[in-house]
Amino acid sequence: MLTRLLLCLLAAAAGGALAAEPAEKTFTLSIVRGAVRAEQRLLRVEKGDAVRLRLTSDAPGEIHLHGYRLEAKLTPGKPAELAFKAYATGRYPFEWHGAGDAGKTASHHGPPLATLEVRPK
Ligand SMILES: [Cu+2]
Repeated sequence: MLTRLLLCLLAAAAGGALAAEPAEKTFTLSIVRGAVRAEQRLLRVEKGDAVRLRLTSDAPGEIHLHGYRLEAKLTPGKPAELAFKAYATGRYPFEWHGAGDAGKTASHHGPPLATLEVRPK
């Protein structure tokens, strides 16, 4: 009887701890000819979330998440992942720099590939 009560209390405590864990949000960015589909262009998370990005590209190049200073090199047929904590609120642009795309590498003209929006909790 007492054991059962203890187990109940332990389960409740564990549940509380799980609820306090940061949420993990996973997104996919499938880059085709330097762009992603409309529904992949806005990534909305909350401050403190663990963000995981699955990245693919049909051409070699680099993706940058400006503001967070994250980047990943992509090769066709080789999915890559970026995982990070959304520690700062705001809107941050993802830029795609295709290999051999010198003009775009030198500057950041044009609309971003996608936008990360981190809202306060
Ligand atoms: Cu860049």
